[in-house]
Amino acid sequence: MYKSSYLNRVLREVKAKNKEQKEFIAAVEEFFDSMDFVVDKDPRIEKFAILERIVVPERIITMRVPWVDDRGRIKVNTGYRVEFNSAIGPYKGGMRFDKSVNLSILKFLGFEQTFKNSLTGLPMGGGKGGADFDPRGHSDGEIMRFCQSMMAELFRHIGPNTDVPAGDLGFGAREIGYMFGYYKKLRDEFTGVFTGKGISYGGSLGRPEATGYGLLYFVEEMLKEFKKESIKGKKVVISGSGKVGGMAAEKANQLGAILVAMSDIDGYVYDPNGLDVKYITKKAKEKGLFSKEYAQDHKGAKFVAGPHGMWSVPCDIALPCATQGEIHEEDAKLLKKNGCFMVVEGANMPCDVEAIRYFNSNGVLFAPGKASNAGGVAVSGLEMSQNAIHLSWTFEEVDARLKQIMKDIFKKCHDTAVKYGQPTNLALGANIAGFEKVMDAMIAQGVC
Ligand code: 2IT
Repeated sequence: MYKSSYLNRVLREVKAKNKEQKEFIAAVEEFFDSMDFVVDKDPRIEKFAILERIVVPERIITMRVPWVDDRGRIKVNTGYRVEFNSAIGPYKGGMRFDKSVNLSILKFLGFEQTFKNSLTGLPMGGGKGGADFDPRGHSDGEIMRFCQSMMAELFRHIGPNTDVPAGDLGFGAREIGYMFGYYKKLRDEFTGVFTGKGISYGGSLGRPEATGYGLLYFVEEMLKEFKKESIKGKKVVISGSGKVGGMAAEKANQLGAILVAMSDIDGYVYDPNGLDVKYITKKAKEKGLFSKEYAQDHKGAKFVAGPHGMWSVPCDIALPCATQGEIHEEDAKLLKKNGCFMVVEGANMPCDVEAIRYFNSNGVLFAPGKASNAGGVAVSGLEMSQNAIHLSWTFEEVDARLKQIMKDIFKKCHDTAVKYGQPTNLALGANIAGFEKVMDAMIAQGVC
C-alpha cells in the first residue's frame, strides 16, 4: 500500500489489466515505490493522468516469424517490438533473442528503458523487442534467414527517426548486421536504423565496451561520493560472461580492482588472490563461456557448478551483469554478511524488489541498472549522432563522452535523492529524475 490513493488505484488497474505479466508488474511496482515520494507534491501527475498513460506502451507489434532450417523444415517463432514511449525522442532499445522472451519481459524492459534513456540526457524514447528464438545451436545461415524473416515485417515499423533497435541478450553484431542489411535492401536506404553496427558500416567505436566500462565509471562516482575512495584494491565479483560482464571485468582490472569471482551459465570460478582477467575476457569473447576451462588451466582457482552460489563469496562490491532476477533477498543477506557494501546493476533488474529494499534498509549502497548500465544505450545515442552528421569519432572521444555522461547520470540521481531526503537511495533518484523529463515532455505535447 502506498501513501497516495492515486498510486494505489493505478497499480490496481495495472495488475487487473496485465494479470499474467509478473515481470512487468514488478517493474511498475519498483517504479511506483519512488513515485510515492512525488505524486502528492506535484498535482500535475494526477491531473494529466501521467501514470495511467506512462504504464501503457504507445504501440506493440507482434509478428509471426516463419523460417526454414538447414534440413528444409519450416519453423515458426513469435517476434515483438514494444514501442513504449516517444515523448523525448524516437523509440530506442535493444532486441532480445531468447527462449524466455514474452510480452511481459519486453514490456518490463521497455518501461525501464524509457527512464534509462531519459537519464542519459540524450533525445531517445523507450522501446524493446525480440523473439522467443535462441540463436545458440543454430548455423549462421539459419540465423540469417530468421533475421531476414523478422525484418520483412519489422521494416514497416522502424526507422532512424522512428524506432532504432540495438543488441541485447542473444542479439549481437551478427544479428544486427543481418537485420540492418535486409532493412537497407527493403527500403533502399542506408541510415542509422540500428545501433551496435559494425565499424565498417556506421557503427561507433567504443559501443561494445560501453555498458561495462560505463558501469565502472558509475561505480567510481559512487565510491568517490559515498566513501571518498576509489576502486583500487577492492574485491569485486561479477556475474555473467556476456558483453556487459566481460567488459566490466576488463575495466575493473584496468582500474586496479581485484576480480575474485566471476560466473557464466555453467558455474563460477573463485580465487581470493584475483582471477586472470585477460584469460576470462578472451574466452568470454570467443565462446561466451570460460569457467570450466579456467579452473583446468589455473590450479589456484576453485570452480563451483551453477552460477547462483557466487553471491556467498566474500567481496566488497558485487556487479550482477547476467540477467533479471539473479539476486533475491536471501542472496542480498549473504552478500551483506560476507562484507559486500555495494551492489551496482550491470544487467536490467538483476536484483528483485525485496533484495533492493533489503540493501536500502541495511546500509548496502545500491544502484539500479537504469542508471548504472545506461552507458550502453548512451553510446548508442552517440552512434545515432555520428550517423546523422556522417562522421565517426575516435575511441578516445567516445570514451570521454561516455565518462562524462555516467558522471552526469550519477549526479542527477544523487541530487534528486538528496532533494527527497534519501541521499543514498539512487533507485529513488534514478526513477524520479528519469521520470521528470518524460513527464514534462508529455504535458507539453498534450493528450496523445
Ligand atoms: O538494455 C539496454 O540498455 C540495451 N540493451 C542497449 C540498448 C541500446 O539501444 O543500445
